[in-house]
Amino acid sequence: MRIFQNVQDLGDLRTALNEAFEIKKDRFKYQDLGRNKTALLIFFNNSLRTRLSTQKAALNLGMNVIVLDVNQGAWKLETERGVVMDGDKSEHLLEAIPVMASYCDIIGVRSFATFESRKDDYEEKILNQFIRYSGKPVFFMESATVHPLQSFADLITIEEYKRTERPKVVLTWAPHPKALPQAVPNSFVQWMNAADVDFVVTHPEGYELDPQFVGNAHVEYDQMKAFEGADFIYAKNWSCPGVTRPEDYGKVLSKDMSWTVDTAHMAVTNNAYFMHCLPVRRNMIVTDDVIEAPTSLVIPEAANREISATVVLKRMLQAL
Ligand code: AN0
Ligand code: CP
Repeated sequence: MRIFQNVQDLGDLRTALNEAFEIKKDRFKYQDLGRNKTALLIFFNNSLRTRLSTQKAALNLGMNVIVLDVNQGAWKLETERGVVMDGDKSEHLLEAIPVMASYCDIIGVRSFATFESRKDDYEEKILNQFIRYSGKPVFFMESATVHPLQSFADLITIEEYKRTERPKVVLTWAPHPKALPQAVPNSFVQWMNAADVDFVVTHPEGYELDPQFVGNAHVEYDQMKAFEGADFIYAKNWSCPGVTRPEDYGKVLSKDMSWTVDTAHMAVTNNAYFMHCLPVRRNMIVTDDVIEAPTSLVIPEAANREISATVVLKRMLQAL
């Protein structure tokens, strides 16, 4: 594997899940694979889980790891070609990428949507420059449109906790004070569409996800109806994807607190597990009661980020 961006990059999901469970049983099984190989993790945005779990994954495989927080100590980077660089940006991405690539074997990049241009975000302008100009395998640690390491960990978690062969999984939008990217829901719908689950998406009108990710997934605008009989509730806020009205891209269209996941919502489910990628704002997205209940999976879900990252790095090392 040279790129990890979409669910298809993993190939057969059953095989990938078996690999994940093999690694979960013995996370040091492939500790010789990464000897003298270096992973460079580049962060344009904050992170707790991705930063730690991906470093841990690299260490599990015996790799060396370098972490760069671009906004803390590196030069401010220009990303547009043709710009007269007379402002505050000292270096161009077109030099920075090959330089960074020269010090490592595999590159992970976190670069969120900027919401300045839907076209630039959805064309993955930044990540595609890393793919094109680094000459190295690149994995996405949440890009403008996707967060595959998260969705892979989510799938592993659902597989571990499911009580029926084909569980009902519901992705629900929930309110948040600030505009958040669509990367987590985009990937989640893409991965759930590929998995063997009964999948429903629920959100207020105007929050329709991009068709390239949501495909033919069942969308139910009545949140309570969507929750009925659910085995897993996956909550996430996202800003307007701009599918029906491009001018609304990246806007907060609703802060409707009736969408907050509380015990009344959970009561209509099939004693569903609660999931969220974290970080989460309590009593906006989910109430204290629901996130603290024994059915809350947020901690094991985050722990599985180490497993998903170990599988991905292992596959990339094997393809070097
Ligand atoms: C980010 C997001 O919603 O995409 C990262 C989630 C993993 N969340 C925030 O910025 C709060
Ligand atoms: N879920 C997740 O990616 O968390 P971080 O933003 O803390 O990495």
